[in-house]
Amino acid sequence: MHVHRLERIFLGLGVITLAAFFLILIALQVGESFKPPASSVTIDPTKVASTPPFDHPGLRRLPDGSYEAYYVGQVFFWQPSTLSVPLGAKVHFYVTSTDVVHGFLIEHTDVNLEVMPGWVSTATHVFRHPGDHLIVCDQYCGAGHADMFAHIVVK
Ligand SMILES: [Cu+2]
Repeated sequence: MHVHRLERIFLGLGVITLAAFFLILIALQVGESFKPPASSVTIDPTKVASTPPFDHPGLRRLPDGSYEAYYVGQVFFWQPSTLSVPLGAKVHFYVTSTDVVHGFLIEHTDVNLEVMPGWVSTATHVFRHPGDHLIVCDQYCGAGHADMFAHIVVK
């Protein structure tokens, strides 16, 4: 069977492209930066407001100098709505929902969590640049979804 030279080139490019995508997927899965927001920590979504530390959402400094940030999402807002973070701070985020599935996306970072009622989603980020980071809900959660945002001010 004769295969035209251009067909062989196109087939070769297809195989090379597939191999490259496969290798990139493996590299991202093995690397530190692309882990699914897996969490084994559960919480009763009906008792979030009375369950420490989510009863007082916000920022806490740890003895090693890093921070923990506790966020609660519910239709249609995040608590806290504004958080001030020192420049260079390493922040461990713990996010949960009291009602429906929300998305916790911090703009210009790699933090993007699916937030499900009954579960605590976690991520860590180091804020290396000053400025205002918008937190948006990127999972449609109802009529007020577009108004569901918060801010992290790094200074
Ligand atoms: Cu939403």
